[in-house]
Amino acid sequence: MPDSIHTERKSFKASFKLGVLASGVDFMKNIVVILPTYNEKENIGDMIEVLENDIFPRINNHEMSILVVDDNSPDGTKEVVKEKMNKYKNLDLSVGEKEGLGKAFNRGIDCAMSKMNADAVIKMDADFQHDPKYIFDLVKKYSEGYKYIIGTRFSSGGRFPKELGLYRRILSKYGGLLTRIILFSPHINIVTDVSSGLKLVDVEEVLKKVDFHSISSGFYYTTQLLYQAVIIGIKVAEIPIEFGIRKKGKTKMPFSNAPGTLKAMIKLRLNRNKLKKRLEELNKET
Ligand SMILES: Nc1nc2c(ncn2[C@@H]2O[C@H](COP(=O)(O)OP(=O)(O)OP(=O)(O)O)[C@@H](O)[C@H]2O)c(=O)[nH]1
Ligand SMILES: [Mg+2]
Repeated sequence: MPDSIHTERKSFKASFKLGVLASGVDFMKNIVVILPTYNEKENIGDMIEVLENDIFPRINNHEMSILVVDDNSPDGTKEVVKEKMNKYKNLDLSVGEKEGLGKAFNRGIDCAMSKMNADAVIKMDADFQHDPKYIFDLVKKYSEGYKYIIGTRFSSGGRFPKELGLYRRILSKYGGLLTRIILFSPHINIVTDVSSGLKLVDVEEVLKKVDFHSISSGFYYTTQLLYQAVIIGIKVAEIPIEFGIRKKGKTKMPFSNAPGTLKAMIKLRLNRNKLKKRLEELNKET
């Protein structure tokens, strides 16, 4: 995008924000797109370009930025990001040790809240399995007032690709159904996709009120965060997404330990009252 257009857009946003503040209703938000990466050198540069040039310019009522959360990928992912940071001022990078996807997301939330003044975070994969166009739908729902929005692969309009194989499909769909029964019954339809990696979460109403540091390192961190949000009374919204296949590079998904995950879900449900009490205490203190 030419610099002049970029400046114009910025000044429009600044005056929009001032106007909104003057009217006493602040609905222009800082939304940080968190992209966790491990060996995504082949995807991350393209993803940043698509977000900056095709997606963000079409969102005029919010301030959009990107945070790449890299775990010191040996393939040099962070070098690609650093180079892009010279070009885009709304792009940031957090580098840390590899402790799993859940911990990387935690680090991203911490950084987005403390350093980037985020009002909301969007968690998205960096490998194009989540089409960046869904950011429009997430942001639209956010503007409608929802505080936790999930990209669902399993409701009408959603899709789980055949290419990922039957085992993974069964695991996601029916493992997800079992999780919903364990965690949310009898209200299992409050959410249709508990393990989706695409979501928007509000900082003030959700992240500051849950104990996200306690969620574990693995891929089911997303279910744990959702469970805490539901416990504090957050109404979850969903947008249908067609989940794709990764554009380039290799999967980092660990071999699934289905019995272990099932056990963890049952433990979560059995400790519901304890967790509820802890979250109530937490919110009394703040
Ligand atoms: N920082 C960080 N990012 C990770 C880690 N594990 C996975 N990721 C990133 O999280 C996203 C999801 O991981 P994927 O490997 O794509 O997992 P998946 O989508 O279930 O598997 P595929 O369908 O094979 O792509 C990608 O952007 C990864 O680079 C990790 O330990 N640390
Ligand atoms: Mg992927």
